[in-house]
Amino acid sequence: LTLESMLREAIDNRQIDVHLQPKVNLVSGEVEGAEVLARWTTADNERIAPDVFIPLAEQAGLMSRLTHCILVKACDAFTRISPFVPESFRLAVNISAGELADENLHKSLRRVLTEFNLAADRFEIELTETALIDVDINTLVSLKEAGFTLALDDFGTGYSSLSYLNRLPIDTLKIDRSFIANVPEDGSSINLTRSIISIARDMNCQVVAEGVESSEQHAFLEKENCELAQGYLYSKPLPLTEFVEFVKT
Ligand code: G
Ligand code: G
Ligand code: MN
Ligand code: NA
Repeated sequence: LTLESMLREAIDNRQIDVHLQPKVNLVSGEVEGAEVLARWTTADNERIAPDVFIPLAEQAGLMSRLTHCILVKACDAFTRISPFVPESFRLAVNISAGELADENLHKSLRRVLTEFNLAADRFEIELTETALIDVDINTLVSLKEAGFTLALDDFGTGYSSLSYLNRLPIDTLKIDRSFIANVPEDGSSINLTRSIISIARDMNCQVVAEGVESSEQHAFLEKENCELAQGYLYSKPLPLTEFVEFVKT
């Protein structure tokens, strides 16, 4: 059995799981959101990393089915956690480049939300700069009009110009963890992180720091008025039941 055929079967049987990683408000300490991260454990108990199975799904033409499966799991997760999270809580889903242009994505989003009776404004869509390189702005506008918020993932690692990004209807910038990794020891990482926070302000975007692992990084980001943070310091991505425990306590 090839990995591709195993993946196909796992998608059909809804055996792709989602873990949730909390996004913490640096002022209130509240969990204001979470990122949905796909997880796959094969029948013989082998964990395959998303860095492996997401590109494989893309290559094999399975991406729209995989995303549909992840959306179903994400909506189910939202329904289960909603009693324990604040009104403003949003669940963020990663959408890759190929999919954004695919009309199936929009159908899939509508279908799943209707099925679960959930509003689009409880969801954020995380896009990488690569996904936005040749994007039709109307695609983003229609997602916004549907009620989704849009986040730019791994900000600072791509090649897009700020003037281009500024024309896109982006709500949130996520500071890539490569910048956060060397804060607060490295002067240039400090300056870059500050610059990104200031760019986010100028673009009227909320800002999320990724990959926060230490209390020193946390203190620095709080001092710089970064709004939200995500990383192992608060929690790794958690299975649903553990996430509920995390937000309850
Ligand atoms: O979850 P980390 O734990 O290992 O994720 C590795 C990479 O896989 C990240 O770049 C992440 O954005 C991507 N990834 C994880 N889950 C999903 C998903 O549901 N859809 C897409 N498109 N990418 C995902
Ligand atoms: O590319 P994207 O930002 O979507 O990927 C999120 C990835 O980052 C996931 O693989 C997730 O497991 C990982 N991650 C989350 N928090 C941390 C952290 O604090 N440190 C590191 N090194 N990785 C993290
Ligand atoms: Mn992401
Ligand atoms: Na990222």
